[in-house]
Amino acid sequence: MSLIKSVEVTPIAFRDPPLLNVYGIHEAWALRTIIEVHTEEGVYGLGESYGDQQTISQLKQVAPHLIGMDVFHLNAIRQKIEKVVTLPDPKSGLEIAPGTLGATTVPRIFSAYEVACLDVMGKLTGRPVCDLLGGKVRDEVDYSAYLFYKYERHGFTNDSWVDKWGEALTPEGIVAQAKKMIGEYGFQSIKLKAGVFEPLEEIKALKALREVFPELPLRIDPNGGWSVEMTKKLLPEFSEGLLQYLEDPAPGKVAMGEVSAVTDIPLATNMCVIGYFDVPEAIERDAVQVILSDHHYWGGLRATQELARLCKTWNIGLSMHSNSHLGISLMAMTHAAATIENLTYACDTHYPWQEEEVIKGGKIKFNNGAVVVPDKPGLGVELDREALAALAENYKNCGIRERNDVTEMQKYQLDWQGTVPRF
Ligand code: GKR
Ligand code: MG
Repeated sequence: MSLIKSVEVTPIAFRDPPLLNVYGIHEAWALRTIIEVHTEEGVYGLGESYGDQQTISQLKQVAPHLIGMDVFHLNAIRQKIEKVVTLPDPKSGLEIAPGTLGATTVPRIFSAYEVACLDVMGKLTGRPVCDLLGGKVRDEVDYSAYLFYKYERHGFTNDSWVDKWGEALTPEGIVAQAKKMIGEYGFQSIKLKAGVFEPLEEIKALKALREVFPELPLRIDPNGGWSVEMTKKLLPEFSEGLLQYLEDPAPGKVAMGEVSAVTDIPLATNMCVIGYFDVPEAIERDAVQVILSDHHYWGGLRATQELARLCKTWNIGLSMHSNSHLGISLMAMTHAAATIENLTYACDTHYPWQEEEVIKGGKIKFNNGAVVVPDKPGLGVELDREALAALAENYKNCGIRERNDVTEMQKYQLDWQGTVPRF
């Protein structure tokens, strides 16, 4: 038994480059929340989740109800959360970050605490989190180079911070970004965030990547930015195995089903299947052939394993989704992915886009695009309290309380709407 003595929920903000997507552009600061679960014997566990107001208030709302509960009793903790958390409108939240949608409330809030409790359990038992999940089936987890069109710098901030990646607004710019990212991290797969420019222009970038990196699998993700008609028109461009999978070309399960009916290219999603409640219709329509898991909103690391079983049963591929995040999330993703045999695609990660960290030792290292599964007790990372204080200060001062790529883009382009499908 190990009883929860206190819980800390700390919103943080860290620098985020001006990355473009179909909805608009990233703001200068990305928001997250760091969760600490402290037990009576003086051990603490870490979780990391979204930093929108809804998530923060839900995490805080359930915190007092967890005091006195046993960290090993994850099922009871989930039941407690389900009972006490206020359920908002299922559609509230942000489509581009589906984990923030009201529909994912219970799994999202439970996930943050599950990870922290697993971290404690690992520290108490001297075992890495992956061992608590049944043990690893691989020693390292592959991630992909997640490329974005981007401006060189934010146009509407008060300070002079500039990220190290430079501008990428053309196929040449994307190839240069890929070379730099792959040079630094060694990634063995590439994902291009699309929906920004005319599709054929983005496909030019994809083809340019193919020429420079003939061996590396490619994916493209316009976040539902193309209509069904447009997607169908584009399909011949992806012939000769150009794509490993096509991610959320058109918005919603109906549209994805219509595309899927006319192509053999596997369609992937992190937008139209965001919880178990979406699975029956997706299967009925044969709308997706790959689901991007994400423990942050699928209900934690064990729920990710359950999703994997479900995918295997239905012969659906499994990959992993990411939003802007730091090292606690990266370690949680790595432990989960290490235990899932059928997670055969390299996972997404935004990690290279972030310079800051909240864990001791700074940024986690990648070898050939992979993160080694740590064998230290728990997640294998410790909180850097000075860094946490600095990022919490950023949160207080940055003035952003909800991610909003649409209004940020309206600063650059007054008539910007950010509606999908865009093309
Ligand atoms: O950060 O702009 C972004 C991404 O588009 C992100 O919000 C998505 O949720 O990475 C995600 C995706 O794969 O759709
Ligand atoms: Mg996606």
